[in-house]
Amino acid sequence: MPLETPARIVRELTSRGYNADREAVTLLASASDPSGALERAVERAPEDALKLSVDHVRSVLDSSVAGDGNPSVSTGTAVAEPRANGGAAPVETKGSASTPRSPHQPTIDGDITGESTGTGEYDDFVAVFRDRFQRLSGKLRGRVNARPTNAVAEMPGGSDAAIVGMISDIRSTANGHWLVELEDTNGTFPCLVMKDKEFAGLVDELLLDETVAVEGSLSSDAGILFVDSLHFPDVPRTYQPSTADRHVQAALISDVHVGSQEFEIDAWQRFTSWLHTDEAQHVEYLLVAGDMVEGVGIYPNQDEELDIVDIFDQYEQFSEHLKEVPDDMEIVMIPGNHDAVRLAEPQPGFDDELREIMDVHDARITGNPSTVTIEGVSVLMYHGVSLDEVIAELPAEKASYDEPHKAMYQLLKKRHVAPQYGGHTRVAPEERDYLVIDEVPDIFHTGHVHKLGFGKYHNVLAINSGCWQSQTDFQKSVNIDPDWGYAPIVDLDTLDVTARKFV
Ligand code: D5M
Ligand code: FE
Ligand code: ZN
Repeated sequence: MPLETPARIVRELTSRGYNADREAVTLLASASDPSGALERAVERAPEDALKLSVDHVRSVLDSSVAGDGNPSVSTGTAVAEPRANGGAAPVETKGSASTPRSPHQPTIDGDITGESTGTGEYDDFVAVFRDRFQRLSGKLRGRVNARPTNAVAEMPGGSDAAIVGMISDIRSTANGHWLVELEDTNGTFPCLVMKDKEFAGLVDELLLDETVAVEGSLSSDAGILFVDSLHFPDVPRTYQPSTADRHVQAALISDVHVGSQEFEIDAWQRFTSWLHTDEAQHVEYLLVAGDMVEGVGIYPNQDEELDIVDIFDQYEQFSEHLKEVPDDMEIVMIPGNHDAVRLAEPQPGFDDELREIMDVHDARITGNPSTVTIEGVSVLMYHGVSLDEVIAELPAEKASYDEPHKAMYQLLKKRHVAPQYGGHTRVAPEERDYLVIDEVPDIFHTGHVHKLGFGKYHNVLAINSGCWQSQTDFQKSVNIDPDWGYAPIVDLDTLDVTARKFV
């Protein structure tokens, strides 16, 4: 059976106005004459059917094989277990449109969609930084005996002191030491990290605006703090992630870039076809971490590489490709920097017009970032624009395009998805800082850098999904070699990952 067949069958059925559940498609694909079987199944479908059920397809196939002694249906697929969320459901009728969602539907937290209050005024920036500082400093205060910067300035010279603050400046001194200025709501205070301290290597991990705690002793004039220890909000080393209590899997992808000349449609369709196979029967969730389409006017000269020039047409085409995914999978999507929403983060999850276009298989659309809980496992989904920044600022062994998950570890350690303000990552001021990682997620899912990488940080599974777009001219010019055509599949009961290749 050619691997493309299930996707072709789904496309054919959708073009005729039908949905089909996964087993029905598998059954059709494994028939000796799939297109004939599809014709017969459609012909004999109940008049008001919106969806071809497995029972219907089986009855069509059974009636056609009777007599020729050449069973066209593999028993393996015919006895496939009904999927938890209704794979073998009876034929749906129009009246069933209001059927409640499956018990396995994801829950979503931290979605900015419809909640944006920011006006872009100065006061909003003050508010969002205050909120960020309050929440992140709260994670550090229990660990050090910190005082406000203005109180530290009043302490006698030579005293031991601790400060929790946001980094407002980092400079190296003439002697190779580091001067780190910390800011809290009361002012700023200079802190000196001597180059021979065992933790001095951590200084090259620091980003402006991130929140840290330091302990040390004051100089004799109490004008500077000599740092003895440095603390990050971090994830506890002993963090115990939650796992699913049954064997169920999720496919974590991003950066589809439909509309680009480099969108790798064949790889994508090998992936969507595979989702219809028995091997993928436990893959019940599909998470898409942004850049669904290539967009327009994102980068200079991008239009020279567009296959579809109209943004709405790009989303229409993306939806067609989403229809190839089994309709009983739960889908959750967030936008990325190529998508048609505001660029500044947090990004809301699309307007009504685009939502309508992308309304395929009941897909859930939420903001960037959002925390999605599936089968009890929380997944922090974030597109990942700040990864460019982390990779640019940190030494290669701590963050690089070849090991994008290590850059993700830094975000977990800083408990913020976009710690540095004013660089690549645009931040929209809101009353609350939606970019703070308040609760430790079980899985952290990003994309954007078009490199596949995964690993565990203090037991949290970090996955940067690759992409479905081969190298663009720009990427060639800066030596970005994308990992396209891979789908990391996560076992939600063990948090093990298998990277499946569809190239
Ligand atoms: O980003 C894909 C990756 O390529 C990400 O690491 C940014 C980088 N990239 C791609 N095009 C550009 C331009 N023109 N300038 C800077 N960085 C770029 P994506 O969001 O998919 O384009
Ligand atoms: Fe992308
Ligand atoms: Zn991107």
